[in-house]
Amino acid sequence: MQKDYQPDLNGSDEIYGQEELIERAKSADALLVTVTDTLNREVIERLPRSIQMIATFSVGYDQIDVAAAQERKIAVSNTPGVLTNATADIAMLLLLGAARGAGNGEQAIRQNTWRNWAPTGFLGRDLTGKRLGILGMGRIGRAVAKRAQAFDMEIHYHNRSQLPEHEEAGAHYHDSLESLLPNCDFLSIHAASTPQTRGIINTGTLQALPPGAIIVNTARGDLVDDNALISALKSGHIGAAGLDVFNDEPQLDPRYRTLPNTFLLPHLGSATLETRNAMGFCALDNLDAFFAGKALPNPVTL
Ligand code: 8YV
Repeated sequence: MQKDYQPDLNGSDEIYGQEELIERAKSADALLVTVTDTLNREVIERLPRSIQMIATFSVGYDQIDVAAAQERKIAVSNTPGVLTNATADIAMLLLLGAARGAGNGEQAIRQNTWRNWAPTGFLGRDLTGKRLGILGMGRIGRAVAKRAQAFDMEIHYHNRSQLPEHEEAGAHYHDSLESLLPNCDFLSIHAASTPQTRGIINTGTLQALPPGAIIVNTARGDLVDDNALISALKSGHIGAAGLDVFNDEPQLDPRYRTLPNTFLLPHLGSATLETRNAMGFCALDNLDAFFAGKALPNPVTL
Protein backbone atom coordinates (compact mmCIF):
# COMPACT_ATOMS: atom_id res chain seq x y z
CA MET A 1 0.00 0.00 0.00
CA GLN A 2 2.87 2.34 0.87
CA LYS A 3 4.45 1.56 -2.51
CA ASP A 4 1.46 2.18 -4.75
CA TYR A 5 -0.70 4.65 -2.82
CA GLN A 6 -0.40 7.53 -0.41
CA PRO A 7 -2.21 5.93 2.50
CA ASP A 8 -3.42 7.72 5.62
CA LEU A 9 -2.88 4.79 7.98
CA ASN A 10 -4.57 4.16 11.32
CA GLY A 11 -1.30 3.39 13.07
CA SER A 12 -2.78 2.81 16.54
CA ASP A 13 -5.66 0.53 15.42
CA GLU A 14 -8.04 2.62 17.51
CA ILE A 15 -11.61 2.47 16.25
CA TYR A 16 -12.48 5.75 14.52
CA GLY A 17 -15.81 7.27 15.39
CA GLN A 18 -18.24 8.29 12.68
CA GLU A 19 -17.02 11.91 12.53
CA GLU A 20 -13.35 10.99 12.36
CA LEU A 21 -14.01 8.48 9.61
CA ILE A 22 -15.77 11.12 7.52
CA GLU A 23 -13.08 13.71 8.29
CA ARG A 24 -10.26 11.36 7.30
CA ALA A 25 -12.07 10.43 4.09
CA LYS A 26 -11.80 14.02 2.94
CA SER A 27 -8.66 13.87 0.84
CA ALA A 28 -9.04 10.23 -0.14
CA ASP A 29 -10.18 8.40 -3.28
CA ALA A 30 -10.92 5.11 -1.50
CA LEU A 31 -11.42 3.67 1.97
CA LEU A 32 -9.86 0.44 3.18
CA VAL A 33 -11.92 -0.41 6.25
CA THR A 34 -12.72 -3.32 8.51
CA VAL A 35 -15.58 -4.77 10.54
CA THR A 36 -15.48 -2.10 13.24
CA ASP A 37 -15.82 0.82 10.79
CA THR A 38 -19.55 1.38 10.61
CA LEU A 39 -20.47 2.72 7.19
CA ASN A 40 -24.21 3.04 7.55
CA ARG A 41 -26.38 5.11 5.22
CA GLU A 42 -25.82 8.31 7.18
CA VAL A 43 -22.03 7.98 7.04
CA ILE A 44 -22.01 6.98 3.37
CA GLU A 45 -24.21 9.93 2.42
CA ARG A 46 -21.80 12.26 4.21
CA LEU A 47 -18.64 10.86 2.60
CA PRO A 48 -16.85 13.35 0.35
CA ARG A 49 -17.47 13.07 -3.41
CA SER A 50 -13.82 12.02 -3.86
CA ILE A 51 -14.53 8.53 -2.41
CA GLN A 52 -15.05 6.09 -5.27
CA MET A 53 -14.48 2.78 -3.57
CA ILE A 54 -14.75 1.02 -0.20
CA ALA A 55 -12.62 -2.12 0.21
CA THR A 56 -13.33 -4.00 3.41
CA PHE A 57 -10.63 -6.11 5.03
CA SER A 58 -13.17 -8.84 5.91
CA VAL A 59 -15.45 -11.29 4.20
CA GLY A 60 -18.46 -9.96 6.12
CA TYR A 61 -19.81 -6.60 4.98
CA ASP A 62 -22.76 -6.13 7.31
CA GLN A 63 -21.11 -2.93 8.61
CA ILE A 64 -21.57 -1.33 5.16
CA ASP A 65 -24.88 -0.13 3.75
CA VAL A 66 -24.27 -1.49 0.26
CA ALA A 67 -27.48 0.01 -1.15
CA ALA A 68 -26.42 3.48 0.02
CA ALA A 69 -22.97 2.97 -1.52
CA GLN A 70 -24.48 1.86 -4.82
CA GLU A 71 -26.74 4.91 -4.90
CA ARG A 72 -23.62 7.06 -4.62
CA LYS A 73 -21.86 4.90 -7.24
CA ILE A 74 -19.23 3.85 -4.71
CA ALA A 75 -17.82 0.40 -5.50
CA VAL A 76 -17.51 -2.10 -2.61
CA SER A 77 -15.26 -5.17 -2.31
CA ASN A 78 -14.60 -7.80 0.38
CA THR A 79 -12.09 -10.63 1.00
CA PRO A 80 -13.88 -13.98 0.56
CA GLY A 81 -12.12 -17.33 0.30
CA VAL A 82 -8.77 -16.47 1.85
CA LEU A 83 -10.00 -16.77 5.46
CA THR A 84 -12.10 -19.92 5.08
CA ASN A 85 -9.61 -22.36 6.60
CA ALA A 86 -8.44 -20.12 9.44
CA THR A 87 -12.04 -19.45 10.48
CA ALA A 88 -13.07 -23.10 10.19
CA ASP A 89 -10.09 -24.00 12.40
CA ILE A 90 -11.32 -21.57 15.05
CA ALA A 91 -14.81 -23.10 14.87
CA MET A 92 -13.20 -26.48 15.66
CA LEU A 93 -11.22 -24.88 18.48
CA LEU A 94 -14.48 -23.50 19.89
CA LEU A 95 -16.27 -26.84 19.53
CA LEU A 96 -13.47 -28.60 21.37
CA GLY A 97 -12.89 -25.80 23.85
CA ALA A 98 -16.57 -25.57 24.79
CA ALA A 99 -17.14 -29.34 24.85
CA ARG A 100 -14.04 -30.07 26.94
CA GLY A 101 -14.17 -27.03 29.24
CA ALA A 102 -10.71 -26.05 28.05
CA GLY A 103 -11.05 -22.51 29.42
CA ASN A 104 -11.64 -23.77 32.96
CA GLY A 105 -8.75 -26.20 32.69
CA GLU A 106 -6.42 -23.49 31.46
CA GLN A 107 -7.52 -21.14 34.21
CA ALA A 108 -6.89 -23.81 36.86
CA ILE A 109 -3.31 -24.09 35.68
CA ARG A 110 -2.75 -20.35 35.43
CA GLN A 111 -4.35 -19.66 38.81
CA ASN A 112 -2.60 -22.64 40.40
CA THR A 113 -5.84 -24.19 41.67
CA TRP A 114 -5.37 -27.65 40.10
CA ARG A 115 -4.93 -29.94 43.11
CA ASN A 116 -5.67 -33.49 42.01
CA TRP A 117 -6.54 -35.75 39.15
CA ALA A 118 -10.08 -36.96 39.82
CA PRO A 119 -12.26 -39.37 37.84
CA THR A 120 -14.98 -36.75 37.68
CA GLY A 121 -12.74 -33.70 37.46
CA PHE A 122 -13.02 -31.35 34.47
CA LEU A 123 -15.52 -33.61 32.73
CA GLY A 124 -16.48 -32.55 29.24
CA ARG A 125 -18.34 -34.11 26.33
CA ASP A 126 -17.14 -36.07 23.31
CA LEU A 127 -17.41 -34.76 19.77
CA THR A 128 -17.04 -38.28 18.37
CA GLY A 129 -20.28 -39.73 17.09
CA LYS A 130 -22.31 -36.59 17.79
CA ARG A 131 -24.51 -34.64 15.42
CA LEU A 132 -23.18 -31.25 14.32
CA GLY A 133 -25.69 -28.79 12.89
CA ILE A 134 -24.31 -26.11 10.61
CA LEU A 135 -26.36 -22.99 10.08
CA GLY A 136 -25.16 -21.48 6.81
CA MET A 137 -23.33 -23.90 4.52
CA GLY A 138 -21.17 -21.46 2.56
CA ARG A 139 -17.40 -21.79 2.21
CA ILE A 140 -16.71 -21.67 5.95
CA GLY A 141 -19.63 -23.94 6.90
CA ARG A 142 -18.43 -26.55 4.41
CA ALA A 143 -14.83 -26.32 5.68
CA VAL A 144 -16.12 -26.92 9.23
CA ALA A 145 -18.18 -29.90 8.02
CA LYS A 146 -15.07 -31.42 6.44
CA ARG A 147 -13.06 -31.02 9.64
CA ALA A 148 -15.89 -32.31 11.84
CA GLN A 149 -16.25 -35.41 9.65
CA ALA A 150 -12.66 -36.24 10.54
CA PHE A 151 -13.85 -36.20 14.18
CA ASP A 152 -16.55 -38.76 13.21
CA MET A 153 -19.36 -36.25 13.63
CA GLU A 154 -22.62 -36.58 11.68
CA ILE A 155 -23.32 -33.37 9.76
CA HIS A 156 -26.72 -31.72 9.43
CA TYR A 157 -27.19 -28.31 7.86
CA HIS A 158 -29.65 -25.59 6.99
CA ASN A 159 -28.98 -23.22 4.14
CA ARG A 160 -31.16 -21.12 1.86
CA SER A 161 -30.78 -23.87 -0.73
CA GLN A 162 -29.61 -27.47 -0.75
CA LEU A 163 -26.03 -27.99 -1.96
CA PRO A 164 -25.21 -30.24 -4.91
CA GLU A 165 -24.40 -33.78 -3.76
CA HIS A 166 -20.62 -33.47 -4.22
CA GLU A 167 -20.53 -30.37 -2.00
CA GLU A 168 -22.86 -31.91 0.59
CA ALA A 169 -20.36 -34.74 1.10
CA GLY A 170 -22.86 -36.83 3.05
CA ALA A 171 -24.32 -33.98 5.15
CA HIS A 172 -28.08 -34.05 5.79
CA TYR A 173 -30.02 -31.04 4.46
CA HIS A 174 -32.86 -29.42 6.43
CA ASP A 175 -35.03 -26.96 4.57
CA SER A 176 -35.84 -25.03 7.74
CA LEU A 177 -34.12 -24.08 10.97
CA GLU A 178 -37.00 -25.74 12.86
CA SER A 179 -36.15 -29.05 11.22
CA LEU A 180 -32.38 -28.67 11.80
CA LEU A 181 -32.35 -27.74 15.50
CA PRO A 182 -33.74 -30.93 17.12
CA ASN A 183 -30.94 -32.81 15.28
CA CYS A 184 -28.06 -30.83 16.78
CA ASP A 185 -25.94 -32.04 19.68
CA PHE A 186 -23.70 -29.19 18.54
CA LEU A 187 -24.65 -26.13 16.50
CA SER A 188 -22.09 -24.02 14.62
CA ILE A 189 -23.23 -20.68 13.22
CA HIS A 190 -21.94 -19.60 9.81
CA ALA A 191 -24.69 -17.38 8.43
CA ALA A 192 -24.08 -13.78 7.36
CA SER A 193 -25.61 -11.03 9.47
CA THR A 194 -28.63 -9.71 7.56
CA PRO A 195 -32.00 -8.30 8.64
CA GLN A 196 -33.35 -11.87 8.23
CA THR A 197 -30.73 -13.57 10.40
CA ARG A 198 -30.21 -11.04 13.21
CA GLY A 199 -31.41 -12.55 16.49
CA ILE A 200 -32.06 -15.91 14.85
CA ILE A 201 -30.67 -17.67 17.94
CA ASN A 202 -33.29 -16.64 20.49
CA THR A 203 -35.43 -18.15 23.25
CA GLY A 204 -37.61 -20.02 20.76
CA THR A 205 -34.83 -21.47 18.63
CA LEU A 206 -32.69 -22.36 21.67
CA GLN A 207 -35.65 -24.24 23.11
CA ALA A 208 -35.79 -26.36 19.93
CA LEU A 209 -32.25 -27.67 20.56
CA PRO A 210 -31.89 -30.91 22.54
CA PRO A 211 -31.08 -30.35 26.26
CA GLY A 212 -27.33 -29.96 26.80
CA ALA A 213 -26.62 -28.89 23.20
CA ILE A 214 -23.42 -26.92 22.64
CA ILE A 215 -23.39 -23.78 20.47
CA VAL A 216 -20.45 -22.11 18.76
CA ASN A 217 -20.39 -18.83 16.87
CA THR A 218 -17.66 -17.61 14.53
CA ALA A 219 -20.04 -15.56 12.35
CA ARG A 220 -21.45 -12.40 13.92
CA GLY A 221 -22.56 -11.65 17.48
CA ASP A 222 -25.84 -10.09 16.41
CA LEU A 223 -27.19 -13.45 15.21
CA VAL A 224 -27.55 -14.32 18.90
CA ASP A 225 -29.92 -12.83 21.46
CA ASP A 226 -27.55 -12.58 24.45
CA ASN A 227 -30.30 -12.59 27.11
CA ALA A 228 -31.74 -15.81 25.69
CA LEU A 229 -28.37 -17.57 25.37
CA ILE A 230 -27.18 -16.49 28.82
CA SER A 231 -30.34 -17.72 30.50
CA ALA A 232 -30.16 -21.04 28.59
CA LEU A 233 -26.50 -21.42 29.67
CA LYS A 234 -27.52 -20.69 33.27
CA SER A 235 -30.36 -23.21 33.25
CA GLY A 236 -28.12 -25.82 31.59
CA HIS A 237 -30.51 -26.26 28.65
CA ILE A 238 -27.51 -25.17 26.58
CA GLY A 239 -24.58 -27.17 27.88
CA ALA A 240 -21.85 -24.79 26.75
CA ALA A 241 -21.11 -22.02 24.27
CA GLY A 242 -17.92 -21.27 22.37
CA LEU A 243 -17.95 -17.69 21.13
CA ASP A 244 -15.49 -15.79 18.94
CA VAL A 245 -17.89 -12.95 18.08
CA PHE A 246 -20.18 -10.82 20.21
CA ASN A 247 -22.81 -8.12 20.09
CA ASP A 248 -21.12 -4.71 20.50
CA GLU A 249 -17.65 -6.26 20.60
CA PRO A 250 -15.19 -5.57 22.11
CA GLN A 251 -17.69 -4.46 24.82
CA LEU A 252 -19.37 -7.85 25.12
CA ASP A 253 -22.08 -8.69 27.64
CA PRO A 254 -20.02 -9.10 30.87
CA ARG A 255 -22.15 -12.04 32.05
CA TYR A 256 -20.41 -14.28 29.51
CA ARG A 257 -17.15 -13.82 31.43
CA THR A 258 -18.51 -15.25 34.66
CA LEU A 259 -20.37 -18.27 33.27
CA PRO A 260 -18.44 -21.50 33.83
CA ASN A 261 -19.74 -23.09 30.62
CA THR A 262 -18.42 -20.57 28.09
CA PHE A 263 -15.22 -20.69 26.06
CA LEU A 264 -14.46 -17.21 24.76
CA LEU A 265 -12.10 -15.80 22.14
CA PRO A 266 -11.62 -12.18 20.99
CA HIS A 267 -12.81 -12.38 17.33
CA LEU A 268 -9.72 -14.09 16.03
CA GLY A 269 -11.31 -16.30 13.37
CA SER A 270 -9.04 -14.96 10.64
CA ALA A 271 -6.13 -14.03 12.90
CA THR A 272 -3.17 -15.90 11.46
CA LEU A 273 -0.22 -14.21 9.82
CA GLU A 274 -0.82 -16.09 6.57
CA THR A 275 -4.51 -15.31 6.45
CA ARG A 276 -4.28 -11.65 7.43
CA ASN A 277 -1.58 -11.16 4.78
CA ALA A 278 -3.81 -12.84 2.20
CA MET A 279 -6.74 -10.63 3.24
CA GLY A 280 -4.62 -7.50 2.92
CA PHE A 281 -3.37 -8.46 -0.54
CA CYS A 282 -6.90 -9.40 -1.57
CA ALA A 283 -8.16 -5.94 -0.53
CA LEU A 284 -5.27 -4.35 -2.45
CA ASP A 285 -5.99 -6.45 -5.57
CA ASN A 286 -9.49 -5.04 -5.54
CA LEU A 287 -8.28 -1.45 -5.14
CA ASP A 288 -5.68 -1.95 -7.89
CA ALA A 289 -8.30 -3.40 -10.26
CA PHE A 290 -10.65 -0.52 -9.57
CA PHE A 291 -8.09 2.19 -10.24
CA ALA A 292 -6.89 0.34 -13.36
CA GLY A 293 -10.46 0.45 -14.66
CA LYS A 294 -10.82 -3.34 -14.47
CA ALA A 295 -13.56 -5.53 -13.00
CA LEU A 296 -13.22 -6.08 -9.24
CA PRO A 297 -12.13 -9.63 -8.32
CA ASN A 298 -14.47 -9.57 -5.28
CA PRO A 299 -17.29 -7.11 -5.88
CA VAL A 300 -20.02 -6.75 -3.25
CA THR A 301 -23.38 -6.02 -4.83
CA LEU A 302 -26.98 -6.37 -3.76
C1 8YV B 1 -12.46 -10.43 11.05
C2 8YV B 1 -14.40 -11.45 9.96
O1 8YV B 1 -13.48 -9.63 11.44
O2 8YV B 1 -13.78 -11.26 7.72
C3 8YV B 1 -14.67 -11.21 8.53
O3 8YV B 1 -15.85 -10.92 8.18
O4 8YV B 1 -15.28 -11.46 10.75
C4 8YV B 1 -13.03 -11.70 10.47
O5 8YV B 1 -12.26 -12.29 9.55
C5 8YV B 1 -11.67 -9.63 10.12
O6 8YV B 1 -10.44 -10.22 10.00
C6 8YV B 1 -11.45 -8.23 10.63
O7 8YV B 1 -11.20 -7.39 9.58
